Amino acid sequence: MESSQLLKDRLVIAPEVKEALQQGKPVVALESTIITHGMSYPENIESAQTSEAMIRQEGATPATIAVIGGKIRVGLDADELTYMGKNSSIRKVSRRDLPMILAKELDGATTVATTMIGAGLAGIRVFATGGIGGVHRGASETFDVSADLMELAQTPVAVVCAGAKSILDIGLTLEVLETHGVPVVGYQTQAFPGFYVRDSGYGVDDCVDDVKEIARAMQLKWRLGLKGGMVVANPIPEAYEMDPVLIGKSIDEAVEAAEAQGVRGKEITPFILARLHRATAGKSLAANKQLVYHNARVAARLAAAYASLET
Ligand code: PSU
Ligand code: MN
Repeated sequence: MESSQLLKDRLVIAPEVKEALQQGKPVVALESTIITHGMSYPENIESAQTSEAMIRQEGATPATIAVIGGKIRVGLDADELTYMGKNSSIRKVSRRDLPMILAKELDGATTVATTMIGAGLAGIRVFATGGIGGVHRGASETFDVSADLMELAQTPVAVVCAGAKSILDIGLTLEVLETHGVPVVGYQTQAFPGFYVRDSGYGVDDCVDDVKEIARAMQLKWRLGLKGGMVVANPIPEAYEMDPVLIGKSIDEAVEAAEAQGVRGKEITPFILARLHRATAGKSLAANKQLVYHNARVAARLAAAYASLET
């Protein structure tokens, strides 16, 4: 089969998303691992729907990405979203998993890496999520470095996030991003956000107050032929920020429990998030939702600014 036909066959772009892209209107990609592994049912669906609604409120079109039946779906309808939300057994699919999942015609929840791949193939340049993957604590022993970082090095999508996952080594994550030439831009902040808290203790490369300036940098980067994406770091709104000491302690405990119970690799994040939600009596879940909504809104504004530069 010709490669463009094969791509057509395996990449299904929802009609609404396709139309928006053809007309040069703003589109924002959303990931599906946050639905299957980041939150539990029914909150996961409610949160996914609210993220989409936030993007629409800002005048952009949401495109949640997932693999269903061996096809990369860009833009899910209500039934597909519910299907993802109700099936916690759906596999988390990063770059290395994608070929076999497609070949076996299975379902898969897309991580930041694979959502970027889907967005890139569809021509979507802005993606909103919670936190990116990165370098895990103790990575010098385990080599556990998320494929998200290498994807940011090669796929042209700007990822709006509240920093990296809270359980990571943030300093090392920023070093790897630097090595791979990925710009880390703080949106209205000098501090690299720490997911549940506004400041991780590390800085960003540049602080930008207006999404137009970020859009300009994206355009210049790609017009120069520079590969890869950008990290747009957007801190959790102050009203929802958690107490750094309390959440820090809960995270340390959860990481230790994961180690003690021998939880490894891609199971670590779901294990720790579920534990944190319990340990904080749901506060971490509430914060998680609010930071995702805020990222969705900022991403929609950024997509609009980028669309107006490109048309
Ligand atoms: N951040 C969170 N929760 C998550 C993730 C990130 O707070 O569940 C997911 C994202 O989909 C991210 C993935 O791309 O974890 C990274 O997983 P890994 O470290 O296994 O590459
Ligand atoms: Mn990993």
